[in-house]
Amino acid sequence: MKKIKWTLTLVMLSMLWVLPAWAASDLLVEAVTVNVVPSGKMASAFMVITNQGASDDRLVSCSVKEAPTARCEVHNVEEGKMFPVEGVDIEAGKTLLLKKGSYHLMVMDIAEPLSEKATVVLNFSKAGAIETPAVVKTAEAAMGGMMKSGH
Ligand SMILES: [Cu+2]
Repeated sequence: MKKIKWTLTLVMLSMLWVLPAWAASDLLVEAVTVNVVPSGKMASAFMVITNQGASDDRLVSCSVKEAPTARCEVHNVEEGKMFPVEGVDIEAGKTLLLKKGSYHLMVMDIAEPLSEKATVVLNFSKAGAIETPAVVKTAEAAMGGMMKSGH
Protein backbone atom coordinates (compact mmCIF):
# COMPACT_ATOMS: atom_id res chain seq x y z
CA MET A 1 0.00 0.00 0.00
CA LYS A 2 2.77 2.38 0.92
CA LYS A 3 4.59 1.56 -2.28
CA ILE A 4 1.57 2.41 -4.44
CA LYS A 5 1.21 5.79 -2.74
CA TRP A 6 4.85 6.53 -3.44
CA THR A 7 4.51 5.55 -7.05
CA LEU A 8 1.47 7.77 -7.45
CA THR A 9 3.28 10.69 -5.87
CA LEU A 10 6.21 10.21 -8.21
CA VAL A 11 3.94 9.99 -11.25
CA MET A 12 2.15 13.18 -10.24
CA LEU A 13 5.41 14.99 -9.60
CA SER A 14 6.82 13.98 -12.96
CA MET A 15 3.63 15.18 -14.68
CA LEU A 16 4.13 18.61 -13.17
CA TRP A 17 7.50 18.77 -14.89
CA VAL A 18 6.45 17.31 -18.18
CA LEU A 19 3.25 19.29 -18.86
CA PRO A 20 4.82 22.70 -19.61
CA ALA A 21 7.30 21.03 -21.97
CA TRP A 22 4.45 19.43 -23.93
CA ALA A 23 2.68 22.74 -24.26
CA ALA A 24 5.79 24.46 -25.60
CA SER A 25 6.72 21.75 -28.07
CA ASP A 26 3.41 21.94 -29.99
CA LEU A 27 4.75 24.88 -31.94
CA LEU A 28 8.00 24.56 -33.80
CA VAL A 29 9.58 27.87 -34.77
CA GLU A 30 12.44 27.74 -37.27
CA ALA A 31 14.63 29.85 -39.55
CA VAL A 32 13.99 33.13 -37.74
CA THR A 33 15.59 36.15 -39.39
CA VAL A 34 15.36 39.79 -38.36
CA ASN A 35 16.03 41.99 -41.38
CA VAL A 36 17.09 45.46 -40.34
CA VAL A 37 16.60 48.42 -42.72
CA PRO A 38 19.62 50.72 -43.42
CA SER A 39 18.61 53.26 -40.75
CA GLY A 40 18.68 50.48 -38.17
CA LYS A 41 15.41 51.71 -36.64
CA MET A 42 13.09 49.19 -38.19
CA ALA A 43 13.16 45.52 -39.11
CA SER A 44 10.95 42.86 -40.60
CA ALA A 45 11.10 39.37 -39.14
CA PHE A 46 10.52 36.18 -41.11
CA MET A 47 10.24 32.58 -39.90
CA VAL A 48 8.57 29.21 -40.28
CA ILE A 49 6.04 28.15 -37.62
CA THR A 50 4.70 24.60 -37.55
CA ASN A 51 1.80 23.64 -35.32
CA GLN A 52 2.54 20.06 -34.29
CA GLY A 53 -0.33 20.00 -31.83
CA ALA A 54 -3.91 18.80 -32.16
CA SER A 55 -5.52 22.21 -31.70
CA ASP A 56 -5.33 25.48 -33.60
CA ASP A 57 -3.35 28.33 -32.14
CA ARG A 58 -2.93 31.99 -32.93
CA LEU A 59 0.11 34.26 -33.00
CA VAL A 60 -1.09 37.48 -31.38
CA SER A 61 1.95 39.58 -30.52
CA CYS A 62 5.71 39.68 -30.38
CA SER A 63 8.72 41.42 -28.92
CA VAL A 64 12.49 41.44 -29.31
CA LYS A 65 14.48 40.97 -26.10
CA GLU A 66 17.42 43.09 -27.26
CA ALA A 67 15.08 45.95 -28.22
CA PRO A 68 12.75 46.18 -25.22
CA THR A 69 11.37 49.62 -26.13
CA ALA A 70 10.66 48.73 -29.76
CA ARG A 71 7.15 47.97 -30.97
CA CYS A 72 6.61 44.59 -32.57
CA GLU A 73 3.51 44.08 -34.73
CA VAL A 74 2.07 41.23 -36.72
CA HIS A 75 1.63 42.44 -40.32
CA ASN A 76 0.04 41.19 -43.48
CA VAL A 77 0.44 42.36 -47.08
CA GLU A 78 -2.38 42.79 -49.58
CA GLU A 79 -2.02 44.36 -53.00
CA GLY A 80 1.53 45.42 -52.16
CA LYS A 81 0.56 47.29 -49.00
CA MET A 82 1.36 46.09 -45.53
CA PHE A 83 -0.81 46.68 -42.50
CA PRO A 84 -0.96 45.51 -38.87
CA VAL A 85 -3.32 42.66 -38.01
CA GLU A 86 -4.55 41.44 -34.64
CA GLY A 87 -3.05 38.02 -35.14
CA VAL A 88 -2.60 35.10 -37.47
CA ASP A 89 -4.03 31.61 -37.03
CA ILE A 90 -1.85 28.54 -37.23
CA GLU A 91 -4.09 25.53 -37.70
CA ALA A 92 -3.29 22.18 -36.12
CA GLY A 93 -0.85 20.24 -38.28
CA LYS A 94 -0.19 23.20 -40.56
CA THR A 95 2.93 25.26 -41.28
CA LEU A 96 2.83 29.02 -41.61
CA LEU A 97 5.53 30.93 -43.43
CA LEU A 98 6.13 34.47 -42.27
CA LYS A 99 7.81 35.98 -45.31
CA LYS A 100 8.20 38.99 -47.56
CA GLY A 101 4.94 39.92 -49.27
CA SER A 102 2.86 37.92 -46.79
CA TYR A 103 2.42 37.67 -43.05
CA HIS A 104 5.51 38.91 -41.22
CA LEU A 105 6.53 40.66 -38.02
CA MET A 106 7.50 44.30 -37.98
CA VAL A 107 9.78 45.75 -35.34
CA MET A 108 9.63 49.53 -35.11
CA ASP A 109 11.46 52.24 -33.18
CA ILE A 110 14.57 50.20 -32.43
CA ALA A 111 16.62 52.38 -30.06
CA GLU A 112 19.95 50.55 -29.92
CA PRO A 113 21.43 48.84 -33.00
CA LEU A 114 20.89 45.08 -32.94
CA SER A 115 23.91 42.80 -33.09
CA GLU A 116 24.20 39.57 -35.09
CA LYS A 117 21.88 37.61 -32.87
CA ALA A 118 18.58 38.43 -31.20
CA THR A 119 15.85 36.67 -29.29
CA VAL A 120 12.35 37.03 -30.66
CA VAL A 121 9.48 36.37 -28.25
CA LEU A 122 6.29 35.13 -29.89
CA ASN A 123 3.04 35.21 -27.93
CA PHE A 124 0.40 32.65 -28.83
CA SER A 125 -3.20 32.47 -27.58
CA LYS A 126 -2.80 28.93 -26.28
CA ALA A 127 0.91 28.11 -26.12
CA GLY A 128 1.79 31.41 -24.45
CA ALA A 129 5.21 32.98 -24.92
CA ILE A 130 7.84 31.16 -26.97
CA GLU A 131 11.38 32.54 -27.12
CA THR A 132 13.29 31.80 -30.25
CA PRO A 133 16.82 32.68 -31.42
CA ALA A 134 17.05 34.84 -34.54
CA VAL A 135 19.78 35.75 -36.99
CA VAL A 136 19.97 39.51 -37.50
CA LYS A 137 20.60 40.60 -41.08
CA THR A 138 21.65 44.19 -41.51
CA ALA A 139 21.48 46.24 -44.71
CA GLU A 140 25.32 46.30 -44.76
CA ALA A 141 25.47 42.51 -44.71
CA ALA A 142 22.99 42.35 -47.58
CA MET A 143 25.03 44.90 -49.56
CA GLY A 144 28.23 42.96 -48.89
CA GLY A 145 26.56 39.81 -50.19
CA MET A 146 25.44 41.62 -53.34
CA MET A 147 28.90 43.07 -53.96
CA LYS A 148 30.49 39.67 -53.46
CA SER A 149 28.15 37.98 -55.92
CA GLY A 150 28.88 40.78 -58.42
CA HIS A 151 32.55 39.75 -58.68
CU1 LIG B 1 5.37 45.20 -42.15
